[in-house]
Amino acid sequence: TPEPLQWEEFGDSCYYFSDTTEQWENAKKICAAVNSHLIIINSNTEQNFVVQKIKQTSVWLGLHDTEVEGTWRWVDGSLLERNGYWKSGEPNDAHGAEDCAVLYKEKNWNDIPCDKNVQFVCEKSALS
Ligand code: 2F8
Ligand code: CA
Repeated sequence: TPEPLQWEEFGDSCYYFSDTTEQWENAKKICAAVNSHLIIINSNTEQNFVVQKIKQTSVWLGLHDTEVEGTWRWVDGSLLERNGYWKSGEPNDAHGAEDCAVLYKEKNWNDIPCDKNVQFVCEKSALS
């Protein structure tokens, strides 16, 4: 029998920090399979919480511009508002091949190729 996932509560959400690395689409599917979604960062407070739990160097965000280059959307379909927390010079769509976003331990974001293998964080409501 599989172990239940270890969810951590913060604010109104629960978070699962993966040990495995996955390509972005697969990470997205894994979160959906456990009634959650890749993390959507709504505040500096939330980002700081996630950052201090990062096990390696970075985690996938639920943020991509796979539909329209340069238009960054969260996995709930909402547009990225404000400027986000991009690292200086990012997002740069390096080699025309960077459509998925990561959060680094340094508390900033970068766009990288979606087929990279990266740890990820799933988020779900703590209330429902
Ligand atoms: O210089 C910024 C640039 O650094 C790397 O490419 C050399 C990053 N690539 C990966 O992490 C895969 C780029 O995303 C980043 O823009
Ligand atoms: Ca980049």
